[in-house]
Amino acid sequence: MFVDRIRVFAQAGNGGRGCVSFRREKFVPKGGPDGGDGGRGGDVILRADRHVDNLSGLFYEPIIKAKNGGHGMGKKMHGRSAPAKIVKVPVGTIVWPAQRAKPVILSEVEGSRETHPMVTPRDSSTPLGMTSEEAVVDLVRERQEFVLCRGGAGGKGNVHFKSSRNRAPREYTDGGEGEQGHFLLELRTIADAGLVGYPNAGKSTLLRKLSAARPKVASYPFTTLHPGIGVIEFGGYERATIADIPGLIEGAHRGVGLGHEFLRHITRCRVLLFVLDVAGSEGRNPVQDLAHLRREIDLYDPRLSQRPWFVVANKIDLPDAKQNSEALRRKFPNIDVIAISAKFGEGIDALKEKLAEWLESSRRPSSA
Ligand SMILES: Nc1nc2c(ncn2[C@@H]2O[C@H](COP(=O)(O)OP(=O)(O)OP(=O)(O)O)[C@@H](O)[C@H]2O)c(=O)[nH]1
Ligand SMILES: [Mg+2]
Repeated sequence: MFVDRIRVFAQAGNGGRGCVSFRREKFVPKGGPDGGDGGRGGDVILRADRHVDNLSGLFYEPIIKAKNGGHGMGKKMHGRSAPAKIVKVPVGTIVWPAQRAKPVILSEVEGSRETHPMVTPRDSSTPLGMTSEEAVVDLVRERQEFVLCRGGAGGKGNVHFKSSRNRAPREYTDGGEGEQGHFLLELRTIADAGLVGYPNAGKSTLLRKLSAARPKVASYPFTTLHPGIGVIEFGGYERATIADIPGLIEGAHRGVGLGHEFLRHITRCRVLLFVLDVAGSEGRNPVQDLAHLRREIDLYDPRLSQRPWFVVANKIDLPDAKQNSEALRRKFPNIDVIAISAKFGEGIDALKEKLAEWLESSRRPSSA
């Protein structure tokens, strides 16, 4: 199961109550107050972990509760502080206050007011792929931790209330309440490059060739149902991550096919690779395909279409592919078109080189 958006309720533990007790011991009459303090309630902590790839762990347990602190006891014994409840989430998880979980009005662009519950709430003021001020936190680094709800402090026992005038105090305090709240957790995959293309264009085949990732490949559309990530090794310790998302089709902004739902996972990519079937296998025209894909990206968010991109012309092992890629080059003279055959490995090295070069130059501060 793949879950990339989920509402959760989190509740930290309450602090334990302070204790009212008096020292009772043989030969020690009126031993005085000795009620200990309550323990702290447990915190609810989110921890980014690269071994977790989606939020499905929270699907069956959307209520995250930490334990309460123990109550104080006699003989000045403190109650036990409760351990923190640590929830591992994938790197790239953004936490929103839950009000934002409402479905959004779709396609203002087209004037239609239909709503689609699958679509991510999106706010044009939010920098694309970045954390807006409204987000509670954006967990972008491995092992980054965030205290989502803080546990309540322990109460005070009656030893704290003794004074010269009150030598047998019966006062104590209750523990503090743990924080609680509803949140929306949303995963936006973090990768250097993202693959965009029609179903069956060969995106997953390409990811398999470039990395050790093993996404399913098959000759029917929508083989890939959720995003996957692969790591490309360039030699010399250089590496990059690349995200494969489900195929996009015309009308995705209206929820056709798997819709725009998964484009969220490439919003943080620094470069987009448009993978085209240049053989036009299914009676399609690659030039038109590219135009449609660019339009869908633009309808999703104009800022995503301004991201650097280049074209991967796939399936050049098939007839007509070479002349179609020439047509593409003529049509988009300013865009790099790299011809490959993902299935047979032709052109893969050139593509890797191009990608390494691009990522290297974009890392340099001058071009950042
Ligand atoms: N001849 C040839 N076939 C290819 C090439 N690359 C991929 N294919 C075939 O195209 C079909 C679709 O490949 P996938 O990698 O599953 O395509 P995808 O883009 O991931 O498709 P979705 O996950 O459905 O969006 C498979 O049958 C592949 O074997 C290629 O370079 N040449
Ligand atoms: Mg696929």
